[in-house]
Amino acid sequence: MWERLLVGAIVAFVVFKITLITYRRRKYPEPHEDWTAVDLEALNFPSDFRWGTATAAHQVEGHLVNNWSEHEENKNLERSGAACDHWNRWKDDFQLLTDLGLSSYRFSIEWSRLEPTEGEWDEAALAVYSAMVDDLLHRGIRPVVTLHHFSHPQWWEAKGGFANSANLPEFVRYCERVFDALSERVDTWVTVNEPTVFSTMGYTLGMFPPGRRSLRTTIRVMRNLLLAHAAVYKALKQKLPTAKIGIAKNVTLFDPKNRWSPIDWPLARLLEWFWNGAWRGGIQKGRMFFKDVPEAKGSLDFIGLNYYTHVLVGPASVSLLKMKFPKRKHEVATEFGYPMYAEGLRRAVEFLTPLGVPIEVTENGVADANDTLRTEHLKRHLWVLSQAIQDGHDIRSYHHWSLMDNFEWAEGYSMRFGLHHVDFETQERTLRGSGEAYKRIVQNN
Ligand code: IFM
Repeated sequence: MWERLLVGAIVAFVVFKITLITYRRRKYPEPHEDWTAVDLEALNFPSDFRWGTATAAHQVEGHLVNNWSEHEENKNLERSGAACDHWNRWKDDFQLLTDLGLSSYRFSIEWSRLEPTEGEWDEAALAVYSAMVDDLLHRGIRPVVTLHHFSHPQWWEAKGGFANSANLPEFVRYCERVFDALSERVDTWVTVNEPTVFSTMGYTLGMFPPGRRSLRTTIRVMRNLLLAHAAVYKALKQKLPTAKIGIAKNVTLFDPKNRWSPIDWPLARLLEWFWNGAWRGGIQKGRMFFKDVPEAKGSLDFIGLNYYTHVLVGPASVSLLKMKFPKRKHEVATEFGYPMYAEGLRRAVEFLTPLGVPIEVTENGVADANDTLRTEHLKRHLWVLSQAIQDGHDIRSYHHWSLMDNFEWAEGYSMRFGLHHVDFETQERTLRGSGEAYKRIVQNN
């Protein structure tokens, strides 16, 4: 009986796949462009479209003492150390934004700077962030402020950080304090950066702090991050209803590696749901991982999209211990290992569209130390974005990751994502060829 059912299911699956493939006439399950036939110069962006770059405090500021510096020591990783010494050089770095002709800059505030010890606030540090905002506005650049980008104070981590819902009011209090100081001048806020990356890297793969490996805790952290976002959203909107508050969601796509495998396809759908769908559901329906989170429903004024790649899924390519990145034959592997797949940006936009809020591309970029890939990478992604806008998608901005090479978390300084090369000995910044290309695109659009 069971054998018959199994055979029936396999036959039905194969027939379904053949029908789908014949109907779509695709070589692969997911769409791919013939890039040789695409005119990458044919871009068309609205006049009020904002062009920007993005950074995050722990990756650029230098000499921070937080959950990440602790993790670097505990796991004997490369130390972030002085990073880009941006805390001392931010004025010069903002000049780089002006030189590129940009109109938006996304950066994050470091909680551990503002409250290094529980309850003790460093007003001088807050004044520096305030001066940064003034300087950006003076340059005609919109500041987009992220309140949590992977790092927070050690004292908070010691209490369990986002793994313990009792800690969330402290996070909300910190966010309110920053908001009180800056909201007259900053109108666009990102509560949390890449919640799924933070929780899976920290609590499933153990590569980010606190280096745990527990699926149960991962799910708890994901839910708590959603609750934290919702609580911050509510608190800040109460203070200033006109503020625009969103989250930066890393939309990684999961595609079946082998179209004939009855394992790859459901596995890909499962990961897609875990990584992306659970989040969208949380905001759309106020429900995440089979539990109600009513506070989260509708808690968005825009959605930040961080897009990098698609992951080809098969039993051998995904394990809980490490992720491997297979690629299609024609795809180029980036230095990080994952393929360049610009077509996925359109799919990510379409995935977020049902949320019914404008999209800001809060990150997109590539690790490419020799700058051999970045210009093509940039052009393909911007072409895809331009097409999506022309087809009616409400996309307001593009922030390239990153303004300059910086500390790439568990990868240390080995992955260089910058439009500017940074010599970490001298702190000299040099615009790369791809940076010149981005500048030209910004000028022409
Ligand atoms: O450097 C990171 C960033 O902090 C979050 N999004 C992805 C980037 C590149 O890996």
